[in-house]
Amino acid sequence: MNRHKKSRGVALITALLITALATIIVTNLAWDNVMDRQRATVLHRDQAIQVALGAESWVIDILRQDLQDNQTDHLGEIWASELPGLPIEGGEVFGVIEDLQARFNINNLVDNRGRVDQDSVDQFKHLLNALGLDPRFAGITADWIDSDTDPLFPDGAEDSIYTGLTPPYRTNNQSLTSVSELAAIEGMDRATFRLLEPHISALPGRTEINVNTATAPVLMSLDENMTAANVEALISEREGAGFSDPAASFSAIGLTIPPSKLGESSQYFRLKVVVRIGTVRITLYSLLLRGTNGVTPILRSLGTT
Ligand SMILES: [Ca+2]
Ligand SMILES: [Ca+2]
Repeated sequence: MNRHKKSRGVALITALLITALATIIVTNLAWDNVMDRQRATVLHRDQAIQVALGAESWVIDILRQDLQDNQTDHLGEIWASELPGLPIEGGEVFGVIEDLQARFNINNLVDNRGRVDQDSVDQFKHLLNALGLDPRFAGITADWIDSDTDPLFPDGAEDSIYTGLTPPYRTNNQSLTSVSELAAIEGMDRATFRLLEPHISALPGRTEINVNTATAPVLMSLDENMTAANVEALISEREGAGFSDPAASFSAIGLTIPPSKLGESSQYFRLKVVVRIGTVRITLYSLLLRGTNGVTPILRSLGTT
C-alpha cells in the first residue's frame, strides 16, 4: 500500500517535472522567436535605409546628368517619370522625384531682409483663390514669416493674436524650413492645409517658379486675369517638352508676365522613396539642391507613409 503510494508519488513528480521542462522549452522557443523577429525587423530596417540611400544616389546621378544634357526642366524628362517598383531581396523599392519649383515658395513672401514682398503676397492670394481658399491666409502667412511684429493691414496676424490663444505662442518671424509650420497660423485647419500643401514649398531663400512644371493652381496664380481655360491651354502646350518660349506663350493668350516670373529650370527637387523588406516599410524624403557644384541632399526625413 505504502509502496504503491510511493510510486504514484514518483510518477506524479516525474509528470510535473516533464511539464515544467516542456514549459521552459516552449517559453525559450517563443522567446527565441520573438528575438528572431525583432532581429529580423532591425536588420530589415537597416537594409531598407541602405536601399533608400542607394536609390537617392541613383537619383542624384539622374539629376546631374539631366543638367549636363540641357538647361531647362520639364515634365517630359527622365527625372519626372515615376520610378517603377523594382524587386529587391525580400521586398521592393519605388520612388518619385518632384520639382519643388512647380510650387509656390512660401519664403518668397519676404525679401532677403525679412520684409514683406507685396507682389508675392498678391500672387499667394491668387493661388488661394484658385484653390477656393480664404485669400486672407496670404497676409497672415506673410506676418508669420516677416521679421517685424506689426500686423499687415487688413489681414495680418502677429503676437497679439497668438499670445491670446490657448496655449499661447509667438509668431515665427523668420522663413519656414517646412510647410507643415503653417499648421500653426491663425485660422489654418487640417482641411485647408491638405488642399494647399501640394502647391506650396518652403525653400531656402527666394526661388523662381518653373512654368514648365508648375501645378495648375500655381500657373493660375501668375496673373489675376488668368482663366481656367488659359491654364488648360498652357498645360497642353507645354506637354512633352515644355514651353519653347514661355513669354510668347503667355502673351499669345493676352497676358504679359514679367520674365522674372517665368522660370524654365529648377534647382530644388524632392525625392520620395519607399522601400519594403519583409514586414518593414520605410519612406525616405530627401530635399535635393542641384547647383553648379552638383546635386546635394540638404534635408532628409524618414516617414512611414
Ligand atoms: Ca533638364
Ligand atoms: Ca512678423
